[in-house]
Amino acid sequence: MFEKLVIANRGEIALRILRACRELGVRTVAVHSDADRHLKHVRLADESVCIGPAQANESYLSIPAVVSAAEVTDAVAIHPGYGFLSENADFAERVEKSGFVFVGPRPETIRLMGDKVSAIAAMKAAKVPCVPGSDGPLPEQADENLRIARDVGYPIIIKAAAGGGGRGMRVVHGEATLLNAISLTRTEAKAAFGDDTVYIEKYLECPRHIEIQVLADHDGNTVHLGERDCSMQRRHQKVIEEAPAPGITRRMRDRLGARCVKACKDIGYRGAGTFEFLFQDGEFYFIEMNTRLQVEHPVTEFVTGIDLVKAQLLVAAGEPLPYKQSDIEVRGHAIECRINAEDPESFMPSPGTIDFLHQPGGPGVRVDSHVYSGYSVPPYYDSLIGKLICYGDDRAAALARMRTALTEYVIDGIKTNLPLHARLLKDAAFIEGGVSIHYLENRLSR
Ligand code: MV4
Repeated sequence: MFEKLVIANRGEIALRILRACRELGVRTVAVHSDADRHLKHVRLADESVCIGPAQANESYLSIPAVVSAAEVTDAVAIHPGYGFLSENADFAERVEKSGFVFVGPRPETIRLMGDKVSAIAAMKAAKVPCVPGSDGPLPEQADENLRIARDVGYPIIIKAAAGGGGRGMRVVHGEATLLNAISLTRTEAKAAFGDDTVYIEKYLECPRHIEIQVLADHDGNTVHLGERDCSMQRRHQKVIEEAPAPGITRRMRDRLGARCVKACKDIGYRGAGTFEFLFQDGEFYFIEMNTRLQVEHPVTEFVTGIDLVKAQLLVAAGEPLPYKQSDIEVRGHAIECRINAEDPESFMPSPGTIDFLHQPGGPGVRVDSHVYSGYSVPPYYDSLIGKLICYGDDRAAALARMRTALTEYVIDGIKTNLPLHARLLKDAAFIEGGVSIHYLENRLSR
């Protein structure tokens, strides 16, 4: 196992990585911005290095700053967490060229999946079900594009190849607006990503968002850890996630999971990864692959009993996966509520000092959070201050535990979305299970 590892992130995930390192006997280096001197994991790490000012561009997003921190501390590996540099292929490449281990897939894999057109082509070749569409970048010619869209059938969605996670997309309902929409999306994509490549998919009007977790080692041993349902979202920010997804049978899971495992083998995937699907009318459609650890990984950990961060570190260190597919079982049900420092009505960020904190507990209750009484939530980063994850033998038991845990949770001094979660946990459609990606926004506008 690694002697020493740099945690190239902040907040709850930096603490989560630190805890996994401790269990494996890996020494830790916390890198932090000027605004993050008082983070809990900075205090707990074996060493810490300030890598720049509060603005993420000059600290957590600075490749030279992070790599230098690994150099001066004589670290062996770098864990990028999620967000920031976690899916930056140039970063992964620089890390490896500087002689460190990047905890994640090979840079080429990150690049392949970062370009959504090449990602979809790779998945289609591996027989992963994809959304009907242009099967590649749109050409320049107007008549060609009109024909492609007509063949796919309206409504269609135009997406930027360099986009993802909801950035650079436009829905088109008919021929009259197609060409203008293509040129607008191209212009926006060029400005945002420096790449104006766009493609078309059939627009699915009311899907659920279901994703499959995979794990692969250096020898190609690959397993899937079942699915998560992440449909409860607002403006592409997930609010509640759960595993397994309501109504998804073991047969559906095993079938789709096996397709994902085969795709991983085909592309030589290693590390933890997530296949994102839309699910509508009983069918799954691949949209994107995430080549990092995800915020919502704890629900999968609860139902499979596997520590995903420890597994990431093991396979990055060249160890074989200690389990095969037949060892993996999805048992019980887990739900995660993302706790944000924000106004529960307006969703405006609410940074400031937490002057009183009481976290819930009890059997099947997990709190992944870096905050403490007296901690000041800085205004510079995203507003996630913790995750409350509850497990139960079945979904009803997990929901009941979550309701209890939410009533115990006290965070004073700042606004949080705890009241929103309390309302959603009593919502009839959510309790029923299987709401679409549009449910929360529609409910909030009522
Ligand atoms: C779609 C779609 C409907 N049809 N693609 C948004 C984020 C990015 N990952 C892909 N997204 C979507 N792609 C087709 N062909 C609807 C969305 C979408 C969405 C997807 C997942 C979770 C939340 C979403 C919210 C709005 C739109």
